[in-house]
Amino acid sequence: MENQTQITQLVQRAQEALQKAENLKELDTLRINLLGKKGELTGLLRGMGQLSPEERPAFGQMVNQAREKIESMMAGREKELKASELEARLVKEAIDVTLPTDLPRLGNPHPITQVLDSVVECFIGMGFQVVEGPEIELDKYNFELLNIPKNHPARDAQDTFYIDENIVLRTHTSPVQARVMAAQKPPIRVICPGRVFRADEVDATHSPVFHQIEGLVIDKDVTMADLRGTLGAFARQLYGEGITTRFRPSFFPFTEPSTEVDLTCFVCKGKGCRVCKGTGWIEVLGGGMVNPKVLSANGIDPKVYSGFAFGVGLERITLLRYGISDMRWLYEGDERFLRQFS
Ligand code: 2NL
Repeated sequence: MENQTQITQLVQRAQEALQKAENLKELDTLRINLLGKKGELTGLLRGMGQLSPEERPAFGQMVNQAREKIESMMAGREKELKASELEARLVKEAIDVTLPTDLPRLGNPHPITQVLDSVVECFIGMGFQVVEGPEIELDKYNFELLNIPKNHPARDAQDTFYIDENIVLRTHTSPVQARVMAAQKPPIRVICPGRVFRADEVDATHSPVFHQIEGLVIDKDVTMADLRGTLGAFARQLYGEGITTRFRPSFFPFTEPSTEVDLTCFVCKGKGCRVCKGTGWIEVLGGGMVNPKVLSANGIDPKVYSGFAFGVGLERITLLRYGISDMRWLYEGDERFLRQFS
């Protein structure tokens, strides 16, 4: 009877201990302590030697029943603990698939594109149309109609790549404007941005491929004062109040009179500094009144109409604006350089 009580108590304690076990590791420890080779149940079996031979079978049966009971309680508890551990992991390791991902790094327009956009925007604001044309151009449009006949010395400075005798890579965007004059009647107000080509060696300030914007205005009574006013507005809009223009006499075959146009140095505001080499001015544009010969050649009567034209190199004003020392950076495609203009 005493033996039976011992066994019943053991089963009872086992049940309580199993309920208290909080994880599988604790459950394993219990398994060893209760059912293991040196465990309590085995200990009871060992004590069987003290029983009389008649008592032994019944005792052995009771111990085995107790083992089965404990094993099944243990299996039940193990199932519970496994379930709750899985539940805890699922909560802890939950992934919210609806969270936004890291955004890919955005690129930015090329610095030349940014300068182009701001120049174009400025002239659109003054009522200009933007027109583009072919980069491979007829000699006629690139030279002849702009008063640069064959063997004219101006062809030297504008040597280019010849496809054949009559087809060239355009040396400026003026041919686009010649095409406009052929296609539409005055009043004409256009700017023509684009890629142009010259037979130049690459260095810090030259490239055989570069970009230009030219402007052309043709109407009745257009004068040099209109050119000054237009370029003055351009200077103020792009570089700020206080920036003015200075016109110096120059020569272009397609304009007469012709002028180099300087802008107040945007760094020192005219006081003189390294960027303007102490002069207070930076040469930025060329322009003039459209040569009457050019008007006539393009079918516009110079007795009725007059016009002005100008051209600006985009690379030059891009280098100036950002303080870039070498033009080649603009063409390298080096991300470390380009990223600085975002
Ligand atoms: C410069 C100077 C200039 C023009 C471009 C032009 C176009 C036509 C008629 C007359 Cl269709 N002129 N364009 C005129 C003067 C100067 O460019 O230094 N560009 C970078």
